[in-house]
Amino acid sequence: MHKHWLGNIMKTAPGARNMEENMKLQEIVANRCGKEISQCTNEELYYALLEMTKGMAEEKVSNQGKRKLYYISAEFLIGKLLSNNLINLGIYEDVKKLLADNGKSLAEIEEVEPEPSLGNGGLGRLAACFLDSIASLGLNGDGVGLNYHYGLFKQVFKNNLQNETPNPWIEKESWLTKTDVTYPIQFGGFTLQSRLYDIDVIGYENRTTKLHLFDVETVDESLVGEGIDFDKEDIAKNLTLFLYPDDSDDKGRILRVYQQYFMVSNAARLIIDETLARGGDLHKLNEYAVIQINDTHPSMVIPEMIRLLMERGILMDEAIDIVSKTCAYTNHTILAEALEKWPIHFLEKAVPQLLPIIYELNSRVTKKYDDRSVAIIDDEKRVHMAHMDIHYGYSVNGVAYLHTEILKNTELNNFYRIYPEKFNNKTNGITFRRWLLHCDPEMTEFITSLIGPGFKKNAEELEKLGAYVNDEEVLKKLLAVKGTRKTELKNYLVKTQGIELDDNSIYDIQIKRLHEYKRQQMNALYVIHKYFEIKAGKKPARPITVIFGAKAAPAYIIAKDIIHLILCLQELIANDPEVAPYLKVVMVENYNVTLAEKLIPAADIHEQISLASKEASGTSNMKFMLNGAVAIGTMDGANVEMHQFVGDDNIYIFGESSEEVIKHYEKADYVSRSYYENDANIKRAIDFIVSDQMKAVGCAENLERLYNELLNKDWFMTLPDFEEYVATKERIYADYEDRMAWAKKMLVNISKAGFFSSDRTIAQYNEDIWHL
Ligand code: B1N
Repeated sequence: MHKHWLGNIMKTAPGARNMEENMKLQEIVANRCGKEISQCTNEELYYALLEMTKGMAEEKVSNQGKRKLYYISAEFLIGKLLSNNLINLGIYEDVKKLLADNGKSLAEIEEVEPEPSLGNGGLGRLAACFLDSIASLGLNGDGVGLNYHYGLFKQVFKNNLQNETPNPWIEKESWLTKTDVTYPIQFGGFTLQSRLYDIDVIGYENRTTKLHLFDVETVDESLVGEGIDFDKEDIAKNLTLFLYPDDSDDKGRILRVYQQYFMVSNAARLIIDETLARGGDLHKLNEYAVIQINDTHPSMVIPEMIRLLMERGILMDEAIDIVSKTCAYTNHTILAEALEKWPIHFLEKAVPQLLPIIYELNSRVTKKYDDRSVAIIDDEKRVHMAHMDIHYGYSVNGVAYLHTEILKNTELNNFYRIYPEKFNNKTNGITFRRWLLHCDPEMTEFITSLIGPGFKKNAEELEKLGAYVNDEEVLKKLLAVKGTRKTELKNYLVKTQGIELDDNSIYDIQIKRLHEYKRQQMNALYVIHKYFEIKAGKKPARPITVIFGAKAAPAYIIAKDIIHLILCLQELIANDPEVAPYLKVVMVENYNVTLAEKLIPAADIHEQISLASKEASGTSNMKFMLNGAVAIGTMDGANVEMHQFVGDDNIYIFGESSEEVIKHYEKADYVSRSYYENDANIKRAIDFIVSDQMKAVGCAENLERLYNELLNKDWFMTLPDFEEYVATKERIYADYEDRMAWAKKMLVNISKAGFFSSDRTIAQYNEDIWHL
């Protein structure tokens, strides 16, 4: 099905330019700092490398073609760019050596770079992986989003609680390039002038594409008060301050509408201008442009593009037809609260010019379909953004096999019956450049020594590793490389967070946004269970380190209570001399892409334990798999496909199936309290949350709220899966002790990871949806 997707990768001689580039760096350093590399600070060298890399990116040819993709997304979680750009330019090793010859460490220089935090989690990181693959495959496509000054908040722990502070990432010199592109964007009652900033996205040994980030010049960073609190009234001054400001109140929610419209109005104007500049005809816009709507955040691009085409003299019928052939929608979640429905009066206030168009789009739907569930405007006068996308786009895709099946058969079944041909699946992927080549060069080198470098461009060549599954030397080396990464993580966390790890322990890692459906609370309940077992004398064969990394949305109270629970357990267990030698809980502060790059290669076990049916895909599961960690997980999201590839022996599956879970919701038959009352282990673990010991390190109010939530609600059904989770954890820890058998599992996981390359995902988007 996807054998030919490498056809597009251009052949370039790797690393040929080295000497030339080294001279370039020396020259830039001399010009900027007036001294030799060996005399410079890491800061000076970082900015010199930034200048060099930006210059090299500008010299590259950008991808061309008649039809161009615009991937519009409210989030692009690109991570630090220096090392990745050096890798993709093919000069990483040479630069590293030149610096080392001058007594400098590229790793230390990298630490100077601030991480742009323009995303929350998987959805934003996916968009960043996609840009890397689009550039690497030589496709004609750009990303379009917003230039948030602070992005997502920085997480700080205080008294075992999450606090939020601003996370400034834009410096005088950065990857952003200011352009001349600027548009007047009209809102109800006022107009804001935009400004486009670009970031070059360098493909692997190939051409470049661009990430277009729009901003307003009037944004005023001094608006921010305590923490991340700011005045939400003055849109001109706050529009691009933060990514998704707190949407717990109406002021935060309407600001989101302003942000979204600003993003898509700019995008639509850019698309029209670029199409006309290429000699295109707006009547045939769909031959020149395709717009991928990344979740519903950019959905207003549909009425806005219709409006702009009409302003240019195209009649409404035709404008609607053109836009419907240009837009495609990706759904990333079935969680009801994440499916955007904007009250009509928000839109009336913020973007009144869109209302006549939205009314018209809705009335065409209601005339044609006698089914209120597919209307765009519901009886409570709310605009369902996803409904607009499905009626007025030509493609609807989910992000993993199971997710797409649930969309077709359950969540969006009424739409699927109208438009079966629009629905398709595109299982997510990750860029192997960042998630293997960059984050574990030693493993990359080792794999290359076994199967050659072909897998770097054709990920499915990793399958060749299968030939070594009984080769003891290879398996030992795999374990040794993992051991080195574990020690490096230990050193990094001591240095940066003052956290002490035991690198002889099992690293069992769960990193992702904090959400009840992802069930970090179940992992925490296991920790409590293990704590009691150790107290009772049942000591594990080897110490276990349970590592968490997660930010909670500032207004998501229970999620913050779960963080509190984990931090309290961390403190309590560390101070218990009976348990501490065998069990350690660690929650890293401010989990982000940079930390993920250190945690993932060091993981033995990864937790993918969402309530079946709720995690659309997951992408950290793929990153861990590629780095030789073994999953414990439910049959959810892309875990289902991972299981299919590696088989029962190489992934630890447990828990209720998505069908069972969906039935529970339909019948509303789940009562958490009965599990609590009928299972002694569950009762013991839940009661411990509100024990005196916990209250001694934590805050009674938070602990009691969480206790009550689990006992009386537990909306994401932690308790029914708990006993099987515990049993599966015991099995995975026991199996870990057979080191050779474990190394085999690692090898099988790596060898089967090829499918999860975002090069494969993007090739499929192009083949089925974009046709670039
Ligand atoms: O998108 C990822 C998936 O791998 C994850 O399973 C999925 O949870 C994630 C509202 C979202 N879905 N929806 C969001 C993000 C921000 C927001 O304001 C929803 N994120 C996902 C990539 O497909």
